[in-house]
Amino acid sequence: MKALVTGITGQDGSLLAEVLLSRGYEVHGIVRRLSVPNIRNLDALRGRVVYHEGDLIDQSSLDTAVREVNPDEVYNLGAQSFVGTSWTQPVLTTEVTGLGALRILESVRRFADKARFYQAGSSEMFGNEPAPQNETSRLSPRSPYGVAKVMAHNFARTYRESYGMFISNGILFNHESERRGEEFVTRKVSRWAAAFAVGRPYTLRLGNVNARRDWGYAPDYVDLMTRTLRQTRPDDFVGATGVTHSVADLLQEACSVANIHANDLVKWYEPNAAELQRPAEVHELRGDASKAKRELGWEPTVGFSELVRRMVAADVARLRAAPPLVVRD
Ligand code: NDP
Ligand code: GDR
Repeated sequence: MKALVTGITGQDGSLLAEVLLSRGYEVHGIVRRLSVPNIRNLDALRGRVVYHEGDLIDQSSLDTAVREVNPDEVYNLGAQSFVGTSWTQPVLTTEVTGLGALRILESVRRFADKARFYQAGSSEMFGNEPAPQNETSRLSPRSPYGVAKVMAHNFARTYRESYGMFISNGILFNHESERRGEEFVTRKVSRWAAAFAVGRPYTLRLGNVNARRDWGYAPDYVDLMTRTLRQTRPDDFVGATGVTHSVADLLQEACSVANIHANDLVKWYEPNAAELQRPAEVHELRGDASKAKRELGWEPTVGFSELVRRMVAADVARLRAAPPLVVRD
């Protein structure tokens, strides 16, 4: 079996590459040309993944990759995935996250229409629809990123219905890991807690600490992606733990892992920083993954406390091994 993965250098893409290789797949990834190469997440797989230079903004590079590989499965994980940036770069976000999905769908329709296609959709598409959100909840996005993901989701569904292609949408709630990008709130907090634990404290500034998210462990969600494409017919599935926590809960959990006390917080923590507030916030996400449980036998295996513990532990290990960290708000 041959798989083609966009977004292979990211958190989910690199985890997916590992899983597919372990199952005997030939794994191909589309990677952007960058001035400073960014394949750190794939270091351990050196020589085992075939890279194709390409960009979700560039149709011809996608066409070439799809024709060269002639994949059995395509996972479209590439995106401008940071919600905050989608307000400062809305057009780029729409180009990559929204139209990018259409471009790769078009390449697959024209050159590999028997391939099974996975589109990585997001709980951000629900906006402030009441929790718990599931496959039947209204899509009501509140960020340019959410709008772009709805566009991608709808194109995927439309291509499935128009051309009879095997295209499935995931609707994934927040999932994190030791590889999470550093600007996402879980990793921002885990790095800060780890720095404290190794005796190199700095001030943590956060935005809206009342926002609530359904945080799971990324390897579980990658497992869900592969189960979704193994079905006999294409369909859309929510992936979520069903449990929600606030950003303040996240901070508290990380403090307990790293032994940070209330009097330390007074000195080293600043909540509700004005410039970290989003122009429009999604207040509470809590997913209902009963369809995935029922039809795919999928269950998340790692809960919130264990997730935070793993992320802080990984950052402690990195800091002990590494030069000084660069802090970004
Ligand atoms: P990451 O931000 O870690 O990875 C994004 C990937 O997209 C990177 O490989 C990045 O490449 C690539 N990419 C960015 N721009 C382009 C472009 N113009 N052309 C081609 N590739 C590009 O995201 P995650 O791994 O966390 O998420 C994977 C997918 O799942 C994304 O689509 C995300 O929106 C979606 N998702 C994620 C959730 C989560 O909680 N993690 C939840 C719901 C959906 P580079 O390394 O070059 O920047
Ligand atoms: P999210 O993740 O926007 O849900 O998107 P993020 O970790 O960025 O934010 C989660 C919540 O925390 C609040 N918050 C902060 N967020 C960041 N990044 N930095 C802060 O300092 C901070 N303070 C408070 C945010 O306002 C928000 O409410 C992630 C991405 O992976 C998307 O690609 C994916 O689709 C969704 O999850 C589901």
